Amino acid sequence: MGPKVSQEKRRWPVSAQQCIQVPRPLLETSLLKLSDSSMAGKEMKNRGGKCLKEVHTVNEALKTLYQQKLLPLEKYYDFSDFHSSSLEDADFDNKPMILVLGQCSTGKTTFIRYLLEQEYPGSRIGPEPTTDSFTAIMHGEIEGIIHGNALTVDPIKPFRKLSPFGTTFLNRFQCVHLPNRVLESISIIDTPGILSVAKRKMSRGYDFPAVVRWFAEHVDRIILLCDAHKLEISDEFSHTIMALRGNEDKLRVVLNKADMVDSQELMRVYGALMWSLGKVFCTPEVLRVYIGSFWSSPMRMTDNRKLFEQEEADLFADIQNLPRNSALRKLNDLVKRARLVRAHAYIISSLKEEMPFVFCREKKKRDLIYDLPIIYSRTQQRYQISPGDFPDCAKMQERLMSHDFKFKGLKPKLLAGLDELLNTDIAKLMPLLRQEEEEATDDQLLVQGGPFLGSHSGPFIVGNPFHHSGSNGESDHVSEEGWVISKDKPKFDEIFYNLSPHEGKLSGTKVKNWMMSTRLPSSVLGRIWKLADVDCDGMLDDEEFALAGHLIEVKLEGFGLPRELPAHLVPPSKRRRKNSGTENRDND
Ligand SMILES: [Ca+2]
Repeated sequence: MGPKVSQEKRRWPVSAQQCIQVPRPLLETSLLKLSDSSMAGKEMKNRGGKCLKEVHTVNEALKTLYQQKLLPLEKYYDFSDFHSSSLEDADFDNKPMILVLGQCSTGKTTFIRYLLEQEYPGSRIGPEPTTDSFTAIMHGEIEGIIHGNALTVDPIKPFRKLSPFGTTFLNRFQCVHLPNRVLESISIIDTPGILSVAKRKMSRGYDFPAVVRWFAEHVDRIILLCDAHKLEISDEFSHTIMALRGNEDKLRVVLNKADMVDSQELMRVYGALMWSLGKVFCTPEVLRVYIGSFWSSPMRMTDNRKLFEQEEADLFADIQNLPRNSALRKLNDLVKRARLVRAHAYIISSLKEEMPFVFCREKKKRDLIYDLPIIYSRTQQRYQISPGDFPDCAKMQERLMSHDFKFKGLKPKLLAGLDELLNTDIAKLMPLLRQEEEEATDDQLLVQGGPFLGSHSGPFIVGNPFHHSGSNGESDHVSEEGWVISKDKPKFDEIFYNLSPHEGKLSGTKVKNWMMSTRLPSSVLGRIWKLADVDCDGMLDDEEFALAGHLIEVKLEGFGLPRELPAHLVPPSKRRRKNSGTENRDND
């Protein structure tokens, strides 16, 4: 017997043929198509529109849509038994999250330290699998650690649905709170290092790829770090990237430590990486791979310095924009989920249709599981659903084996609501989404603080050597007591005078050449310059130069840079000048 849903309500804006060709991750494109079709499908208007008019943010709207149109279907067809658990308010309300994945010693923890410019409590760095836990790094006024079991009962955190992964996993899961400007707008998930070939026999005691998949579905960005120096495609690495399937749009691959190999070797490694990614993802060319050296240690080989710096700037811009794109990401994920729910509903109701009421149920169940691929293609044709919306067949067969097959039949009313969500409700949110973006401030749209501060300044603006003329010769030597840099000043003075200062000052260009010799990335040097040029005249005098030298040493020792120059680091002569700063300005 056929379903009772009328053709009208089932209509999907993308024809079946198009669907086969359109790659699934390109949801933004399909969203555009949705808004086109909403014009054509006016007869479907206004049934769910009422609730949407009462909401004021995209987030609230998504929550309402989920609860009213998706959740009932998920419950009705046991969606959580097969795919993922139902969503809660915290899943919609949380800050954008970044999942950082990588083999051991690919520089995961160092990368996070680079983003935060500080260590997080409990992080350890080393070649051995030191980071053996999943750690959610989140903002908090006071530093602290919450352990896994406690996290699964906290309704404010989006981790409650992790409890089915078991105690072994929960013992390896924690949340770290710390006051950090970057964390005010994003959260970061650090993960255990993916095991290398040699360690593959080590068992984790929980389903690592499944946990990775859960996180991949819930985060905004997945950063997969690979080591250019020793790229190794282990079994667990393959399984992990397999688990990311369906979330390719969130994935950014970073080929880290690229400064440790020469250009020729780098090309070889890049090729090998693309080849192995290509085996897993059908469209590896849409994946963005960043090549670079994402840590603030000096570069080993500087041949590709410029490339690395551009890549770093690109990646940071991508991360910085996460808050801006967060609403769109949630919307995309909801669309993705809704399409899976719809496919699931049709599969389950097809199975129900085939099942006999009383006799030979076990045999029929086995037959149906065996025939699942045929049921898939029949359902796709019958309901005009894209094959890309369907869950992985093998996995579905596995889950069906352990199910009692007490399914429910087709419920046209519920499915009509879902179609409405996909066809019109989402499209109606687009103006609100644009409006929200226009009204938001930079602080809300962009990640602030840490390496996201205006880093390219002074002589380190790419391709813009600093030219600043005009100086007021005198450099007043005042008492230097209480300046921590005093003891190192003679060392820096020697370099300073060797660089032949003009009227007691060094120009940006001269200092730049010297600073570049430290091989620190330009973004870091740019910030050091900004901090060191206390009087902002585009030049460094001997004290400012010593300060720059001191900051470089601090950075090379692996510490973060201060956001603003702390009082004790301000050169003594500038302390006075700061007090009478306005007078000086007028004289200039
Ligand atoms: Ca200066």
